[in-house]
Amino acid sequence: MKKEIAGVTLEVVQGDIAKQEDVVAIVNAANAQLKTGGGVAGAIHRAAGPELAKECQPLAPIEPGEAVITGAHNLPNQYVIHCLGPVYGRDEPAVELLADCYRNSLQLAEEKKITSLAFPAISTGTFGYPLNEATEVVFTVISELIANLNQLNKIRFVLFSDSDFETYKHKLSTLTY
Ligand code: AR6
Repeated sequence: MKKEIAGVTLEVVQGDIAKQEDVVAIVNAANAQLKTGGGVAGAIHRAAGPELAKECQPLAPIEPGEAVITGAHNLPNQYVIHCLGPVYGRDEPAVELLADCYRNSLQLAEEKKITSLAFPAISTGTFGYPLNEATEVVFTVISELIANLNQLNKIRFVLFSDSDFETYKHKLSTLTY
């Protein structure tokens, strides 16, 4: 589903973050070392090929909430923005650190004049952040910043499971701005 707010199209889709051909950049739910891993990081590194890990190496380690940008190598995009989300129950304040992932990604995208960006649900897999709570954080940040985005005209949220997809769709449909 889609919704346009302040000239920016917000989209919620179900699928694989590594197969978003029509966006300029994708966001990785990375680990601190910016290496391949499970979930999103595994899918992105597998599709990008080993040159991505090589480009990442000098940028690591990163802190929770931080974001860095690289090329996308064999992925169908131009850039990958790598974010380290908080581990739920360990990295505090969790809400702020998760919000920082989204804020810092949007800022990097603006700096690079990126017009379209796809996010996974950062921290909600291995890192254990409850999807409902994470969804609140995501849409709060988007509401705060959307009017200040000058380059981005499309932000897509890519959800893997049926229930995560339904949660995001519901949140977007009820988003008031
Ligand atoms: N496309 C879109 N979403 C996906 C995909 C995919 N290909 N695969 C999983 N998801 P996670 P985190 C969903 O674990 O919690 C890694 O091993 C998944 O269902 O990828 O930030 C890294 O190396 C979940 O809802 O990221 C780190 O060590 C969401 O994406 C650590 O896990 C995020 O799950 C990062 O953990």
